[in-house]
Amino acid sequence: MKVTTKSFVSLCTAVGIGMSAAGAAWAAESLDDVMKRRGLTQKDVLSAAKTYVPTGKRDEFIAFSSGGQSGQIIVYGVPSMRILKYVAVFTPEPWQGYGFDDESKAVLAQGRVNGKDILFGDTHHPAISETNGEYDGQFLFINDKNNPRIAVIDLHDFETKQIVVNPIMKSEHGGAFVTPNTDYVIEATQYAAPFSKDFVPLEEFNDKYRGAVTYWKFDRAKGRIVPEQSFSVELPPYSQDLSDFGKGPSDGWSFTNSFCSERYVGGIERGRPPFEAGCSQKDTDFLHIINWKKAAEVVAAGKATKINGHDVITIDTAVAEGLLFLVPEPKSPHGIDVSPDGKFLIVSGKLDSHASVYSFDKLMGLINAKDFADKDAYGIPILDLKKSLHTQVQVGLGPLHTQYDSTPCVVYTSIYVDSQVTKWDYCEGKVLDKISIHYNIGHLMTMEGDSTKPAGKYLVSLNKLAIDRFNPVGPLHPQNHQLIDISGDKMELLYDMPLPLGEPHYAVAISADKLKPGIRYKSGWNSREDKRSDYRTRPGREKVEREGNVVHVYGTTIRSHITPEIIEVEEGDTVSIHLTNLERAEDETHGFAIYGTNVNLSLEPGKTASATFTADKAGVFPYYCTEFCSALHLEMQGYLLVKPKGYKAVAAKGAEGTVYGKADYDKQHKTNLETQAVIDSVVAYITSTNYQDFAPVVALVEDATDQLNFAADAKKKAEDFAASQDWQNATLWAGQWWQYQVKAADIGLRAKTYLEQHGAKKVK
Ligand code: RUQ
Ligand code: CUA
Repeated sequence: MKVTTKSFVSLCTAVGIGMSAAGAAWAAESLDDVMKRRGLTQKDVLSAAKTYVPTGKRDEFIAFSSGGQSGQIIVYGVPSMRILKYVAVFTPEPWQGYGFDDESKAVLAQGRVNGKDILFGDTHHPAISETNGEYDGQFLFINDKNNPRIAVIDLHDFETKQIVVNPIMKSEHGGAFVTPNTDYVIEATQYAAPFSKDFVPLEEFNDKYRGAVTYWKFDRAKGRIVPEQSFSVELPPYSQDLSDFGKGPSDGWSFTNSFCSERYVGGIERGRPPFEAGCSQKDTDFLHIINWKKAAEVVAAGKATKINGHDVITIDTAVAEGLLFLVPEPKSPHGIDVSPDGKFLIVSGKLDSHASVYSFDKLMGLINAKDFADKDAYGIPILDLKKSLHTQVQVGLGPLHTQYDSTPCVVYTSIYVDSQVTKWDYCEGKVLDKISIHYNIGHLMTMEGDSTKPAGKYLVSLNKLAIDRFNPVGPLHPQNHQLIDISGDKMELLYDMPLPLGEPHYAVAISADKLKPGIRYKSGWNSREDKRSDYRTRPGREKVEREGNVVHVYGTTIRSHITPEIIEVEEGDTVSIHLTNLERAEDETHGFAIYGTNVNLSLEPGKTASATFTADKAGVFPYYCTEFCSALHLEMQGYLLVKPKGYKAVAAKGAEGTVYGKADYDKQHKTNLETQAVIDSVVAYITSTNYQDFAPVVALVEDATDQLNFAADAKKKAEDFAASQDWQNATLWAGQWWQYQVKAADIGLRAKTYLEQHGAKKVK
């Protein structure tokens, strides 16, 4: 059926639906014209075509990039490189209410270090949870280098759920990486320090300063790390760096490299050459090879030592149990990346031009035969480098990290000093291709590159410098992620994306169809604890309760009002406002902010969030919804009245701003009946189709039904007041009835448009 009535048009206008004409100017310029006008080459246009994602279409992969010092995670699509979200992790983030509502403050509080709030993180390496070595899209982990911490993000809602603080480290780097079934998340020290919190002079560096790797136990069913079941292996103060877990044949082992096995302690002010000189003297450092499965058994057997309440396997125990070994790696190494089949490990030397390919088979052969070349100063067996290597390949100056292609044996290594990516074959030991990047690449990422089944197709180069690539924005430059097409024999640079949010160290990308985030919470949900909130409120049950000088407000939000709209407290009260968003509709988030209080909530559909603060000053504090949620969003407002102590009310009743009579009521009533006719026609259209085959429409219909139920309530109130000739209340409730109708109509029209655009069929 066609809806063409006059009232429909006025309704559309009322709900803000524009009758826009499709872009008629599309064909006015030819592709050639545009290329000439903008100075684009054929290659530019081809690159654009490879990355362009038309309006309404989605990306093939989703990348999770570290947000560096921002303490957040950046989510973007590949190949479009469109940024989708910043996930707040270690840093307060107002839009998401993170660090502003009580629930997320509790998450940030888990990350306190020595009792101090730490409100940023130096995020480095994100890791996606794996099942049988393949990305499963359920969880994301990321580490903080500055304050050794790991955060757990649930990809069901892209929210940070937990932060754990490393109990023995004071600096870290080699995290977060997961075992093939995400039983453990690894974290390795960077700068050595004493395990205790005490002062220990630097002169005791060799004896008292230590590195370690921590294996954080992850409980997938709970979606949380279990600190009591986690443990560490003590390591020498070698400045451990990156880590990776074995997989397939090497499952059960982990690998962590190091860059200062010289154990050099700088001190320019003491007349000593700086760290950089002392840490790069030797030709080799050490790769630590750890049998973590055996280590877990050793802990279970009670052979660990409790340090700061945490199980630590000492170096002596690790050596005695035969679970810790070293193999040299040239020179000031950086990346360590295990091959998808788990048979090889690739390490690059920052100050070398080679990438070294270790054979896991050879390493095991030497370990099983106890064929050790030497021991280090702590008694740890050292394997012979030559006997461990599969091959070494000259890949360029300053190689760092390696990522695996979908084609077996093919890898990509970032070359920092030469600013290149080298594509090479580690089985045959030969270079296949090189591409220049701009400038000074750090990490690089292939699609699903850390899994047992890399997807190939694209590579992103995470560059340390942007220099002149973008319009200048002052001395602090954005970072530059460069997208490279790796689907052919030759790598091709497609796109430069500026990232203005800290220095992203590493990123991981997952096939978009593996992510299945929800669109709403179960009603009254505490999203940070994944349970129904103790403070949830159902519609009509809103209330204010006072316990001593604590005032609990149990309220709700729904288009377009906050209940309560007036909150009255006394100066000095502690106010705890708990709001439940009653919406079930997709993307109907409400915000809640109060003047002068730092209260700022994000209430996604179904969520309950709380804000607790002291009303320490008497006064008038307007509050409102911060998300433009509907046509009447601006009216989504209220007043917090903080009354002076002992305040006596002056007037029982305020004068009405506008007084309404019978004529006003009749006019509104008539409009409402006409509106209802339009709604009925939209409903008739929807129910005449197979709308139940379209999940988004089913959700919209539910939402519209909600609104119509509210409308029926308001209608009854209006008509009751009219019956008793209270025209003021009758008119106002009739207005509210219409507000609900408008919302229902808005939703109904959205559903109708969806059905028309998605080829719904007539069924009756
Ligand atoms: S790092 S640029 Cu902090 Cu992962 Cu290598
Ligand atoms: Cu809710 Cu604006």
